[in-house]
Amino acid sequence: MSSIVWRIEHFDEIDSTNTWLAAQAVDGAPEGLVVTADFQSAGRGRLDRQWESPPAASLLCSILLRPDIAPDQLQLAVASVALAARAAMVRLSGVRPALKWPNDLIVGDAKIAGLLAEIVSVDERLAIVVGIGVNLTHEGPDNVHATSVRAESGVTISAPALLDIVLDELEGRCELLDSADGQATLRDEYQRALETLGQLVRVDRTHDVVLGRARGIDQYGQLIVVVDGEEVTISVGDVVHLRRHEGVAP
Ligand code: BT5
Repeated sequence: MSSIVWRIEHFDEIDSTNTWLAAQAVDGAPEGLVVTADFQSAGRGRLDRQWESPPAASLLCSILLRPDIAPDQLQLAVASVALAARAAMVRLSGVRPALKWPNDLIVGDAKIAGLLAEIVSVDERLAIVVGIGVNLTHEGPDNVHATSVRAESGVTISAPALLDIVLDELEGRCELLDSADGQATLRDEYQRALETLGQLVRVDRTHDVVLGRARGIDQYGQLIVVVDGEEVTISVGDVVHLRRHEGVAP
């Protein structure tokens, strides 16, 4: 079992750390390459949305992983990064975010961090670029219900300090990815952290809206929602936890 050698590249300003790292992955960069930036001029969310942060107010980074797992299990690698980020926040600030499917980190119902995973495949060699933005002192764009580590804890942590602990937490989880038992352990940690499970949810998909109760996660990391007794499997969508937002009884 070999541990990952992390190598960190830093930019004061970049378009998007994910875009930069995906290009490096195409050129064959090794697992463990990490890029950080103080500011992104074109930070990206999922589905072509924007990720916004003023300079030096967030951890903005992307991590290159080349896990030796089946392509349909890659979501577990992404979940590992979310869990590592969560554990790092707990260690440095005491803030313990929950996960909202698939990989948002939330405190109450405010978003404190988001993840963007992109698969890069060259000559059947799979790589995954996992980008993460953690609001350290910035509380998100005006029209978004978001929060920051400082707002939640009063603690100001630096991006390099947080990254250091994220990578420390990620290392052991990447080792777990190597075995079936380890994967089961990770899946268990993911499900326990995932506040979405058991909740009444609204899932906004590109062409429709699904209302139901989130029952679980399938083996590919997709969300299973029960709607009128029938299971609907969600691969992409935006989840709203209804109990909190709209006062719906559980
Ligand atoms: C995400 O997308 O949450 C993924 C965010 C990933 C950002 C990192 S930063 C480093 C790396 N390089 C990149 O280019 N990206 C990654 P999504 O679930 O689609 O959420 C995007 C939505 O979150 C936006 O449409 C806004 O509503 C909201 N948002 C934007 N900036 C935010 C912020 N700083 N805090 C909280 N919410 C924000």
